[in-house]
Amino acid sequence: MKRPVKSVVVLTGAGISAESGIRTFRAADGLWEEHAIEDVATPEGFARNPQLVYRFYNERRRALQVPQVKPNPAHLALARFEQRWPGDFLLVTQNIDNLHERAGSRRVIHMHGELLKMRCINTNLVFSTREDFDFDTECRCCRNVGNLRPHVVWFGEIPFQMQEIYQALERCDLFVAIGTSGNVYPASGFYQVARQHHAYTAELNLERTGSRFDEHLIGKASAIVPAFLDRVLATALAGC
Ligand code: BV8
Repeated sequence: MKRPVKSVVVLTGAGISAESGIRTFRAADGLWEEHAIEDVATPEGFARNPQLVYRFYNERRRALQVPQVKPNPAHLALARFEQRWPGDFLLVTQNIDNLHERAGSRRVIHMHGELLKMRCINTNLVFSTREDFDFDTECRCCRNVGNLRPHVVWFGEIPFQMQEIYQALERCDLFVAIGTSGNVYPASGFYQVARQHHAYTAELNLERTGSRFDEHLIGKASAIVPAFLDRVLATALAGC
């Protein structure tokens, strides 16, 4: 670590939820293997074939809610760290699942939205949902059909709460990326913003990605995240 750590930003990607049974994107059996990104995760794909996109998200929403899908030790370690950390802490996730919240994390920014929410394209009002929905589902605001879309950020759309994220990145002393391939911008550039502001950066991932962090820890998130966070906390409490 370059200096005493007071402010921490953690970015998570699909890899942190893999051991909970949620499919990642670029693995051999990944989500993008069955669908082209442009068909299921762009506004143009939604306009072209809304039923395919509704079905893609309805299937993932159902898969998220089966009993065997639950937070794993990496999610739980992050929630515990947030409770015990004496300084500033922000968890930014690219994931649209709710496993961080179910693990007990309280301050979570879902920069790419949430699977268990839908949005009216007419009023921009957001509603929680655990059910399937599609073109024929009436929105609760306009009482019309055809207005509802998944409350997720598609390619070509602007991620949520970017100003708050960049402010936290510019202030942090430690930036940690967990379970992300670093393929999607702007999340893939966060570690560089942190480095430019002299933060120490660490990548915890199953494999080394092309990004240049100060530290690379290779392993499964549930195995390496708890010990890493314990080390960060012990170092800070020892006043190093
Ligand atoms: C934007 C929600 C402007 C939907 C998602 C050309 C070049 C560069 C960039 C672009 C370009 N053309 C266009 C762009 C921009 C584009 C982009 O990056 N495209 C890519 C394809 C090149 N980005 C956008 O359009 C973004 N918007 O740029 O707006 C802007 C910018 C800044 C400020 C204002 C405006 C919007 C992108 C959002 C897209 N929506 N998700 C949905 O989920 O369906 S992206 C989706 O894919 C995820 O959210 C996530 O972000 C991404 C997948 O990445 P990962 O999470 O990393 O998952 P992946 O499978 O790739 O990797 C998993 C990793 O975990 C692996 O490394 C693996 O080894 C590891 N792992 C696996 N198991 C474990 C593990 N690690 C630990 N333990 C394990 N057990």
